[in-house]
Amino acid sequence: MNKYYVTTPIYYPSDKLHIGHTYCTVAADTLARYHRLRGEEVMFLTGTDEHGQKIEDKAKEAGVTPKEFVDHIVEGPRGVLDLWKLMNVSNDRFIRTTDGYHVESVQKIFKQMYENGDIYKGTYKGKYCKPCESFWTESQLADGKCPDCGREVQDAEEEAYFFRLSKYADRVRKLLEDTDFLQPRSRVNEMVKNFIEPGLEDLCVSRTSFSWGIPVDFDPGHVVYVWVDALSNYITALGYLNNTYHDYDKWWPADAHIVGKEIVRFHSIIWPAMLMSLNLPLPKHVFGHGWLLLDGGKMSKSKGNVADPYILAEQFGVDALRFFLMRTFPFGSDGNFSNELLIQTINTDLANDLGNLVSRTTAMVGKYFKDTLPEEHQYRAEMDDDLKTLVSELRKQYENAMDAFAPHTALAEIFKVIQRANKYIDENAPWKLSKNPDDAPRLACVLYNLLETARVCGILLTPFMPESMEKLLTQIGAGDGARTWESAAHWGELPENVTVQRGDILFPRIDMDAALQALEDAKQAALREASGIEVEPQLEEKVDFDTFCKSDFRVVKVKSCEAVKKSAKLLKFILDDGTGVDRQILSGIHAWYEPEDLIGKTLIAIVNLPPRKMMGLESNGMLISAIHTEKGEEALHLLMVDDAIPAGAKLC
Ligand code: ME8
Repeated sequence: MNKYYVTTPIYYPSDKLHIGHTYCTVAADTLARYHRLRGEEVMFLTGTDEHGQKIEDKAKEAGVTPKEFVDHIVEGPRGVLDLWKLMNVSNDRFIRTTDGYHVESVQKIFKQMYENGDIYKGTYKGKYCKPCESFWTESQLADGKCPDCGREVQDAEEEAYFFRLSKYADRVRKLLEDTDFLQPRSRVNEMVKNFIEPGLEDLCVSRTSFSWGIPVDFDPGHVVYVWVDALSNYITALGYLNNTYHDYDKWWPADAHIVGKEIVRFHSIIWPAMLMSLNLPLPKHVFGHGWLLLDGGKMSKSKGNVADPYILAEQFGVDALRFFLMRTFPFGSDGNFSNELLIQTINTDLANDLGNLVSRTTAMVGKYFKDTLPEEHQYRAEMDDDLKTLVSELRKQYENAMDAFAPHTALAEIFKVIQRANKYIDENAPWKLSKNPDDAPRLACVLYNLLETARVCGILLTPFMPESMEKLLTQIGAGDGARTWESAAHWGELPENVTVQRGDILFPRIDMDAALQALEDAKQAALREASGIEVEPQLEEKVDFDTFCKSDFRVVKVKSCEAVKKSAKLLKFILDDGTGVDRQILSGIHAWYEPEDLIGKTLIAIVNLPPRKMMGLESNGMLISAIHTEKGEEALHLLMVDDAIPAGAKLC
């Protein structure tokens, strides 16, 4: 049986994952599912890359240990594991670089490279990009900044271990230029021009300035450079130099590492060189995909423009989101993400083209044949051959595209066929055929051809939309034998007298305006939740207008303010309310304001409440504040208005 080992990058759990990360994992998942569909045995690995200074710093900021910090993002609610479960990601293994077996293996890997002379001790002088955790030489900087992310770099100098990357320059260059190891081909030119031609320098592979990493066991104080730690995951997760797993020999070398373009350098230069040093076989392919951009720029938490895959999946459905990601953006290129594009794609491809094909066809089988087609069909070569040929050739084209890491092309081929099938409905006008009982065999043939088309497309779409395609195949009456990879290459696998099972609409049409508004509301709710802010729910009970108008709200100016003796909460205000007579109001807000800070402020008070006594003092009215809770604590803000508004002005 053929085997296929595919990986995603392991994610930095420094922030929540966004739609860009989801893109990469869904692509790898689709590949894994495609190979399983073909009957191959698959190992699909993903995980998290949990060491490094950035995580140490973030944990400190949050007041927790680095392990507590990463545990929360990986295992906590709406964390990495939850997201992959929600997205129906079918990984066979999940590695965390803080797992004991990985730590043990990395220490052994480092030692092996030290003992074979490929790692040596020296002094590191250069530039370091903290967010990317990357070292750069002067010549590699772009306008003095990190060539990957464009941010400022820092001077760095410390005793460190170095990996003899330079020694492997020629072999790596040959690997890149003479084989199809790195794809798409355009990335080869980038790597050779930007990194190999300027001369590969030895790589600094240990740090002493922070401690959140895997210790170099023979030299305490040094921790292993995060990229050596992270890249090793692809073999430690199989049991290389540890006893937790035992299938290194079975799976290595990997068939494909799917990675984003900014980390192609690590996967296509450093990783092969490390493997050469360890004398291990090289992975067969590295594919560097493009970025999903938002408003033309990279998604980042700091820019506040992160698209939340949870919100999108909850609103539009997991399969629709998975499909959109693979259908819209050519896999090797950058693409602009937008909610509008997502909704349009769902409406055009899924609701209109695919959804309609299935619902119209099954509805017609229901209406004209009570769900079961008759055995007798009337084939008409000239009308049917075009569709039949397209469908029969589809699997081959799909396979070529999938094998060339072009899922978007595979989908384009499928949708050409779906569109052709919808045209075939109009050409054959089943509603006209249904009028004449003599046309029943022809009508049966037309509907059968449509069901067959939906069947083949449904099978080939399964890696992209596993749950919905299972429903589709059930609705069109495909038994187990008519759902296989094998059967997708053959026309006529459904029985002539197939019975459909009409069901729910697979992909409901989305109302653009309502969906955009709902997304905005969900985003605001998520922001409030993340910030720990809660506000009281609005009152259901209505107040009639006349009653409301009886409340007299006025602008007031604070003439004096002092704390009430023996009260922890109360402040006593003397206010100018525009009448020429001072007004005294007591307010329990000392927890939030010091009296001297409020003198001279312009506030809002309701002035026609009956007088009330507190701590022996009379209060004539109430100052208006806004309240909410933040991280469980009540917060209060006095309503302050423009000082230009005169005392006594009435609110209406
Ligand atoms: O790089 N569009 O982790 P990471 C497309 N820990 N892909 C994107 C993206 C976007 N907007 N944003 C991020 C790391 N990605 C390392 C990997 S592997 C040994 C170590 C992709 O969490 C990005 O390109 O920063 C990368 O492939 C993946 O998400 C993980 O990024």
